[in-house]
Amino acid sequence: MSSSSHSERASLADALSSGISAISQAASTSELRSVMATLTGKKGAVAAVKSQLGRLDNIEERKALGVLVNEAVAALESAAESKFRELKRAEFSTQISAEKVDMTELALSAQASQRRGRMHLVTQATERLEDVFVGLGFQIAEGPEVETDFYNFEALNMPPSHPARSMWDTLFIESDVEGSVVLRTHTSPVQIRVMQEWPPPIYAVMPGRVFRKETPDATHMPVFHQIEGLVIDRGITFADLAGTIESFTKAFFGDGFTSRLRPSYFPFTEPSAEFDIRRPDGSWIELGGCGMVHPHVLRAGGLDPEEWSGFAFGFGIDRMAKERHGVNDLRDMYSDDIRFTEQFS
Ligand code: FA5
Repeated sequence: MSSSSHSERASLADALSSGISAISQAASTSELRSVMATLTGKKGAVAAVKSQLGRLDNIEERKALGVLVNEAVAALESAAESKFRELKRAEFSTQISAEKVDMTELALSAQASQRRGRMHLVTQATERLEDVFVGLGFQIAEGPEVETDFYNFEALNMPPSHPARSMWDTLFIESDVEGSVVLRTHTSPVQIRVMQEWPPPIYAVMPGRVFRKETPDATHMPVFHQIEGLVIDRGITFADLAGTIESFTKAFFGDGFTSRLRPSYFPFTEPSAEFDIRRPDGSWIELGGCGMVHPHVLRAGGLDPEEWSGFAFGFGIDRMAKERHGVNDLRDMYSDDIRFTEQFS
Protein backbone atom coordinates (compact mmCIF):
# COMPACT_ATOMS: atom_id res chain seq x y z
CA MET A 1 0.00 0.00 0.00
CA SER A 2 1.47 3.38 -0.98
CA SER A 3 1.63 6.26 1.47
CA SER A 4 -0.77 8.29 -0.62
CA SER A 5 -3.35 5.45 -0.51
CA HIS A 6 -2.82 5.28 3.21
CA SER A 7 -3.60 8.96 3.70
CA GLU A 8 -6.74 8.63 1.51
CA ARG A 9 -7.93 5.76 3.65
CA ALA A 10 -7.29 7.81 6.78
CA SER A 11 -9.19 10.81 5.52
CA LEU A 12 -12.02 8.55 4.39
CA ALA A 13 -12.18 7.02 7.88
CA ASP A 14 -12.18 10.53 9.35
CA ALA A 15 -14.91 11.65 6.97
CA LEU A 16 -16.94 8.57 7.92
CA SER A 17 -16.62 8.98 11.68
CA SER A 18 -17.21 12.75 11.69
CA GLY A 19 -20.13 12.21 9.27
CA ILE A 20 -21.69 9.54 11.52
CA SER A 21 -21.34 11.81 14.53
CA ALA A 22 -22.86 14.81 12.64
CA ILE A 23 -25.77 12.58 11.63
CA SER A 24 -26.35 11.37 15.15
CA GLN A 25 -26.32 14.94 16.47
CA ALA A 26 -28.87 16.29 13.97
CA ALA A 27 -31.77 17.74 15.97
CA SER A 28 -34.38 17.76 13.26
CA THR A 29 -35.16 16.19 9.89
CA SER A 30 -34.34 19.44 8.13
CA GLU A 31 -30.98 19.71 9.94
CA LEU A 32 -30.28 16.08 8.96
CA ARG A 33 -31.01 16.89 5.32
CA SER A 34 -28.46 19.70 5.33
CA VAL A 35 -25.89 17.52 7.14
CA MET A 36 -26.29 14.87 4.42
CA ALA A 37 -26.06 17.47 1.66
CA THR A 38 -22.74 18.62 3.11
CA LEU A 39 -21.37 15.12 3.63
CA THR A 40 -22.30 13.62 0.28
CA GLY A 41 -22.36 16.85 -1.78
CA LYS A 42 -19.76 17.94 -4.33
CA LYS A 43 -17.68 19.74 -1.74
CA GLY A 44 -18.13 17.18 1.00
CA ALA A 45 -15.46 15.01 2.63
CA VAL A 46 -16.48 11.90 0.67
CA ALA A 47 -16.26 13.78 -2.60
CA ALA A 48 -12.78 15.01 -1.60
CA VAL A 49 -11.61 11.40 -1.07
CA LYS A 50 -13.26 10.41 -4.36
CA SER A 51 -11.39 13.13 -6.20
CA GLN A 52 -8.11 11.69 -4.84
CA LEU A 53 -8.92 8.28 -6.33
CA GLY A 54 -7.84 9.33 -9.81
CA ARG A 55 -4.43 10.24 -8.55
CA LEU A 56 -3.63 6.75 -7.34
CA ASP A 57 -1.36 5.01 -9.81
CA ASN A 58 -1.95 1.53 -8.59
CA ILE A 59 -5.13 0.36 -10.21
CA GLU A 60 -5.73 -2.30 -7.54
CA GLU A 61 -5.41 0.29 -4.78
CA ARG A 62 -7.74 2.61 -6.70
CA LYS A 63 -10.32 -0.17 -6.95
CA ALA A 64 -9.98 -1.10 -3.28
CA LEU A 65 -10.31 2.53 -2.19
CA GLY A 66 -13.26 2.93 -4.55
CA VAL A 67 -15.00 0.05 -2.78
CA LEU A 68 -14.22 1.68 0.59
CA VAL A 69 -15.63 5.03 -0.61
CA ASN A 70 -18.85 3.31 -1.72
CA GLU A 71 -19.06 1.50 1.60
CA ALA A 72 -18.51 4.77 3.47
CA VAL A 73 -21.29 6.46 1.46
CA ALA A 74 -23.62 3.47 2.09
CA ALA A 75 -22.77 3.57 5.83
CA LEU A 76 -23.52 7.32 5.98
CA GLU A 77 -26.78 6.85 4.10
CA SER A 78 -27.98 4.02 6.30
CA ALA A 79 -27.07 5.97 9.47
CA ALA A 80 -28.95 8.97 8.03
CA GLU A 81 -31.95 6.82 7.18
CA SER A 82 -32.39 5.40 10.67
CA LYS A 83 -31.76 8.84 12.21
CA PHE A 84 -34.37 10.28 9.83
CA ARG A 85 -36.96 7.73 10.97
CA GLU A 86 -36.20 8.46 14.62
CA LEU A 87 -36.49 12.23 14.12
CA LYS A 88 -39.68 11.90 12.05
CA ARG A 89 -41.35 9.84 14.78
CA ALA A 90 -40.44 12.44 17.39
CA GLU A 91 -41.63 15.31 15.22
CA PHE A 92 -44.90 13.52 14.50
CA SER A 93 -45.70 12.95 18.15
CA THR A 94 -44.85 16.59 18.97
CA GLN A 95 -47.22 17.67 16.21
CA ILE A 96 -49.98 15.35 17.45
CA SER A 97 -49.79 16.66 20.98
CA ALA A 98 -49.72 20.26 19.71
CA GLU A 99 -52.86 19.68 17.66
CA LYS A 100 -54.67 17.63 20.28
CA VAL A 101 -58.10 19.08 21.04
CA ASP A 102 -59.37 18.95 24.57
CA MET A 103 -63.04 18.05 24.11
CA THR A 104 -63.97 18.96 27.68
CA GLU A 105 -62.68 22.46 27.13
CA LEU A 106 -64.49 22.68 23.81
CA ALA A 107 -67.78 21.58 25.34
CA LEU A 108 -67.44 24.07 28.19
CA SER A 109 -66.68 26.98 25.88
CA ALA A 110 -69.56 26.02 23.57
CA GLN A 111 -71.87 26.01 26.57
CA ALA A 112 -70.69 29.43 27.56
CA SER A 113 -70.92 30.98 24.11
CA GLN A 114 -74.10 29.36 22.77
CA ARG A 115 -77.55 29.66 24.24
CA ARG A 116 -79.98 26.84 23.68
CA GLY A 117 -82.87 27.50 21.31
CA ARG A 118 -86.48 26.98 22.30
CA MET A 119 -89.43 25.62 20.40
CA HIS A 120 -91.78 28.25 19.06
CA LEU A 121 -95.08 28.49 20.93
CA VAL A 122 -96.99 27.55 17.78
CA THR A 123 -94.81 24.46 17.29
CA GLN A 124 -95.34 23.49 20.93
CA ALA A 125 -99.10 23.98 20.56
CA THR A 126 -99.22 22.04 17.26
CA GLU A 127 -97.36 19.09 18.76
CA ARG A 128 -99.65 19.09 21.78
CA LEU A 129 -102.75 19.33 19.59
CA GLU A 130 -101.52 16.40 17.51
CA ASP A 131 -100.93 14.38 20.69
CA VAL A 132 -104.40 15.17 22.00
CA PHE A 133 -106.10 14.23 18.71
CA VAL A 134 -104.02 11.10 18.22
CA GLY A 135 -105.14 10.17 21.75
CA LEU A 136 -108.76 10.63 20.58
CA GLY A 137 -108.12 8.22 17.67
CA PHE A 138 -107.36 10.70 14.85
CA GLN A 139 -104.67 10.38 12.17
CA ILE A 140 -102.55 13.30 10.96
CA ALA A 141 -102.48 14.55 7.36
CA GLU A 142 -100.93 17.50 5.57
CA GLY A 143 -101.61 19.39 2.34
CA PRO A 144 -99.85 21.98 0.17
CA GLU A 145 -99.62 25.66 1.14
CA VAL A 146 -99.92 26.77 -2.48
CA GLU A 147 -103.35 25.58 -3.57
CA THR A 148 -105.55 25.67 -6.61
CA ASP A 149 -108.78 27.63 -6.65
CA PHE A 150 -110.53 24.26 -6.94
CA TYR A 151 -109.35 22.92 -3.58
CA ASN A 152 -109.36 26.22 -1.68
CA PHE A 153 -112.84 27.31 -2.86
CA GLU A 154 -114.70 25.37 -5.52
CA ALA A 155 -114.62 21.90 -3.99
CA LEU A 156 -115.64 23.54 -0.71
CA ASN A 157 -118.95 24.54 -2.25
CA MET A 158 -117.82 28.00 -3.34
CA PRO A 159 -118.08 28.16 -7.13
CA PRO A 160 -116.48 31.17 -8.91
CA SER A 161 -118.18 34.46 -7.87
CA HIS A 162 -119.70 32.85 -4.76
CA PRO A 163 -120.05 35.76 -2.30
CA ALA A 164 -118.63 33.67 0.57
CA ARG A 165 -115.21 33.75 -1.11
CA SER A 166 -114.89 37.30 0.25
CA MET A 167 -114.86 35.84 3.80
CA TRP A 168 -111.15 35.28 3.15
CA ASP A 169 -108.81 38.02 1.90
CA THR A 170 -106.98 35.90 -0.59
CA LEU A 171 -103.36 36.19 -1.76
CA PHE A 172 -103.01 35.01 -5.35
CA ILE A 173 -100.00 33.42 -7.03
CA GLU A 174 -99.19 34.44 -10.62
CA SER A 175 -100.30 31.65 -12.94
CA ASP A 176 -101.33 30.97 -16.55
CA VAL A 177 -105.01 31.16 -15.69
CA GLU A 178 -105.41 34.31 -13.63
CA GLY A 179 -106.69 33.63 -10.10
CA SER A 180 -106.42 29.84 -10.36
CA VAL A 181 -103.55 29.45 -7.86
CA VAL A 182 -103.67 30.86 -4.33
CA LEU A 183 -101.83 30.74 -1.02
CA ARG A 184 -104.36 28.65 0.90
CA THR A 185 -106.54 30.86 3.07
CA HIS A 186 -107.42 27.99 5.42
CA THR A 187 -106.64 24.30 5.99
CA SER A 188 -110.12 23.21 4.73
CA PRO A 189 -108.79 22.25 1.23
CA VAL A 190 -106.93 19.38 2.93
CA GLN A 191 -110.38 17.90 3.79
CA ILE A 192 -110.96 17.34 0.06
CA ARG A 193 -107.49 15.89 -0.52
CA VAL A 194 -107.90 13.45 2.39
CA MET A 195 -111.39 12.36 1.21
CA GLN A 196 -109.97 11.76 -2.27
CA GLU A 197 -107.05 9.74 -0.98
CA TRP A 198 -108.21 7.86 2.10
CA PRO A 199 -111.06 5.37 2.05
CA PRO A 200 -113.67 6.12 4.74
CA PRO A 201 -114.16 5.95 7.67
CA ILE A 202 -111.85 8.95 8.18
CA TYR A 203 -110.76 10.45 11.49
CA ALA A 204 -108.09 13.02 10.59
CA VAL A 205 -106.53 16.27 11.75
CA MET A 206 -104.56 18.48 9.38
CA PRO A 207 -102.37 21.19 10.86
CA GLY A 208 -100.65 23.79 8.69
CA ARG A 209 -99.78 27.34 7.74
CA VAL A 210 -102.37 29.58 6.09
CA PHE A 211 -102.19 33.03 4.49
CA ARG A 212 -104.50 36.02 4.33
CA LYS A 213 -104.14 39.61 3.19
CA GLU A 214 -104.48 41.07 6.68
CA THR A 215 -102.80 43.79 8.69
CA PRO A 216 -101.17 42.32 11.82
CA ASP A 217 -102.77 43.27 15.14
CA ALA A 218 -103.11 41.68 18.59
CA THR A 219 -105.36 38.87 17.29
CA HIS A 220 -104.64 38.76 13.54
CA MET A 221 -101.58 37.76 11.53
CA PRO A 222 -101.25 37.59 7.72
CA VAL A 223 -99.54 34.21 8.12
CA PHE A 224 -100.93 32.00 10.84
CA HIS A 225 -101.73 28.35 11.59
CA GLN A 226 -104.86 26.30 11.67
CA ILE A 227 -105.70 22.73 12.52
CA GLU A 228 -108.47 21.19 10.48
CA GLY A 229 -110.44 18.22 11.71
CA LEU A 230 -112.47 15.82 9.57
CA VAL A 231 -114.59 12.87 10.61
CA ILE A 232 -116.37 10.79 7.97
CA ASP A 233 -118.27 7.69 8.95
CA ARG A 234 -121.72 6.19 8.79
CA GLY A 235 -124.39 7.90 10.90
CA ILE A 236 -122.27 10.78 12.24
CA THR A 237 -124.40 13.47 13.93
CA PHE A 238 -124.03 16.99 15.28
CA ALA A 239 -123.87 15.46 18.78
CA ASP A 240 -120.65 13.67 17.78
CA LEU A 241 -119.19 17.03 16.73
CA ALA A 242 -120.16 18.74 20.00
CA GLY A 243 -118.84 15.79 22.03
CA THR A 244 -115.52 15.73 20.20
CA ILE A 245 -115.03 19.47 20.68
CA GLU A 246 -115.80 19.23 24.38
CA SER A 247 -113.37 16.29 24.86
CA PHE A 248 -110.71 18.19 22.97
CA THR A 249 -111.25 21.38 25.04
CA LYS A 250 -110.75 19.55 28.31
CA ALA A 251 -107.76 17.54 27.03
CA PHE A 252 -105.98 20.59 25.60
CA PHE A 253 -106.85 23.40 28.01
CA GLY A 254 -107.67 21.49 31.19
CA ASP A 255 -110.72 20.47 33.21
CA GLY A 256 -111.60 24.06 34.16
CA PHE A 257 -112.47 24.85 30.52
CA THR A 258 -115.65 24.09 28.63
CA SER A 259 -116.94 24.69 25.09
CA ARG A 260 -120.02 25.95 23.27
CA LEU A 261 -121.18 26.07 19.68
CA ARG A 262 -122.91 29.19 18.25
CA PRO A 263 -124.83 29.09 14.96
CA SER A 264 -122.76 30.48 12.12
CA TYR A 265 -122.21 30.16 8.40
CA PHE A 266 -119.58 28.39 6.30
CA PRO A 267 -120.41 27.31 2.74
CA PHE A 268 -118.76 23.90 3.25
CA THR A 269 -120.69 22.87 6.36
CA GLU A 270 -124.42 22.70 7.00
CA PRO A 271 -125.37 23.39 9.72
CA SER A 272 -122.35 25.49 10.69
CA ALA A 273 -121.22 26.78 14.05
CA GLU A 274 -118.60 28.93 15.68
CA PHE A 275 -116.74 27.19 18.48
CA ASP A 276 -115.97 29.13 21.68
CA ILE A 277 -114.30 28.02 24.89
CA ARG A 278 -115.07 29.28 28.37
CA ARG A 279 -112.15 30.10 30.63
CA PRO A 280 -112.32 29.19 34.35
CA ASP A 281 -113.02 32.92 35.06
CA GLY A 282 -116.24 32.65 32.99
CA SER A 283 -115.09 34.70 29.98
CA TRP A 284 -115.43 33.27 26.44
CA ILE A 285 -113.09 33.27 23.48
CA GLU A 286 -113.73 32.25 19.90
CA LEU A 287 -111.39 29.59 18.54
CA GLY A 288 -112.73 28.34 15.24
CA GLY A 289 -115.49 27.21 12.97
CA CYS A 290 -117.14 23.81 12.52
CA GLY A 291 -120.18 22.01 11.20
CA MET A 292 -121.56 18.98 9.39
CA VAL A 293 -119.79 18.38 6.07
CA HIS A 294 -121.99 19.71 3.22
CA PRO A 295 -123.18 17.03 0.72
CA HIS A 296 -121.55 18.98 -2.16
CA VAL A 297 -118.23 18.74 -0.34
CA LEU A 298 -118.63 14.99 0.22
CA ARG A 299 -119.29 14.60 -3.52
CA ALA A 300 -116.24 16.74 -4.41
CA GLY A 301 -114.24 14.37 -2.20
CA GLY A 302 -115.63 11.39 -4.12
CA LEU A 303 -118.01 10.18 -1.40
CA ASP A 304 -121.71 9.37 -1.61
CA PRO A 305 -123.67 11.62 0.83
CA GLU A 306 -126.38 8.95 1.03
CA GLU A 307 -123.86 6.56 2.55
CA TRP A 308 -121.42 8.78 4.43
CA SER A 309 -121.81 11.74 6.74
CA GLY A 310 -119.37 13.67 8.81
CA PHE A 311 -118.27 16.80 10.58
CA ALA A 312 -115.34 19.18 10.18
CA PHE A 313 -113.73 21.90 12.25
CA GLY A 314 -110.94 24.45 11.83
CA PHE A 315 -109.21 26.24 14.72
CA GLY A 316 -106.59 28.94 14.81
CA ILE A 317 -103.49 27.43 16.46
CA ASP A 318 -101.80 30.80 17.08
CA ARG A 319 -104.81 32.01 19.02
CA MET A 320 -104.92 28.76 21.00
CA ALA A 321 -101.23 29.11 21.90
CA LYS A 322 -101.84 32.76 22.83
CA GLU A 323 -104.74 31.69 25.06
CA ARG A 324 -102.98 28.73 26.65
CA HIS A 325 -99.95 30.78 27.64
CA GLY A 326 -101.72 34.05 28.46
CA VAL A 327 -99.93 36.03 25.73
CA ASN A 328 -101.56 39.42 25.13
CA ASP A 329 -100.53 40.09 21.55
CA LEU A 330 -100.02 37.58 18.72
CA ARG A 331 -97.23 39.76 17.32
CA ASP A 332 -95.10 39.07 20.43
CA MET A 333 -95.00 35.39 19.40
CA TYR A 334 -93.30 36.38 16.16
CA SER A 335 -90.75 38.79 17.62
CA ASP A 336 -88.06 36.08 17.32
CA ASP A 337 -86.75 37.12 20.73
CA ILE A 338 -85.44 34.08 22.63
CA ARG A 339 -86.21 35.87 25.92
CA PHE A 340 -89.89 35.68 24.98
CA THR A 341 -89.89 31.99 24.01
CA GLU A 342 -87.76 31.00 27.03
CA GLN A 343 -90.64 31.90 29.33
CA PHE A 344 -92.82 29.12 27.97
CA SER A 345 -90.70 25.98 27.72
C1 FA5 B 1 -112.06 29.12 8.55
O1 FA5 B 1 -110.95 29.37 8.11
C2 FA5 B 1 -112.76 27.82 8.25
N1 FA5 B 1 -112.00 27.09 7.28
C3 FA5 B 1 -112.94 27.02 9.53
C4 FA5 B 1 -113.84 25.83 9.37
C5 FA5 B 1 -113.30 24.60 9.10
C6 FA5 B 1 -115.22 25.95 9.49
C7 FA5 B 1 -114.11 23.48 8.96
C8 FA5 B 1 -116.04 24.87 9.33
C9 FA5 B 1 -115.50 23.63 9.09
P1 FA5 B 1 -112.19 31.31 9.96
O2 FA5 B 1 -111.89 32.23 8.86
O3 FA5 B 1 -113.21 31.77 10.95
O4 FA5 B 1 -112.68 29.88 9.41
O5 FA5 B 1 -110.87 30.95 10.72
C10 FA5 B 1 -110.82 29.95 11.73
C11 FA5 B 1 -109.97 30.38 12.90
O6 FA5 B 1 -108.69 30.80 12.46
C12 FA5 B 1 -110.51 31.62 13.62
O7 FA5 B 1 -111.52 31.27 14.52
C13 FA5 B 1 -109.28 32.11 14.33
O8 FA5 B 1 -109.02 31.34 15.50
C14 FA5 B 1 -108.21 31.82 13.33
N2 FA5 B 1 -107.88 33.02 12.55
C15 FA5 B 1 -108.58 33.58 11.54
N3 FA5 B 1 -107.95 34.65 11.04
C16 FA5 B 1 -106.80 34.78 11.75
C17 FA5 B 1 -105.67 35.67 11.69
N4 FA5 B 1 -105.60 36.64 10.79
N5 FA5 B 1 -104.64 35.51 12.58
C18 FA5 B 1 -104.70 34.50 13.47
N6 FA5 B 1 -105.71 33.61 13.57
C19 FA5 B 1 -106.75 33.74 12.71
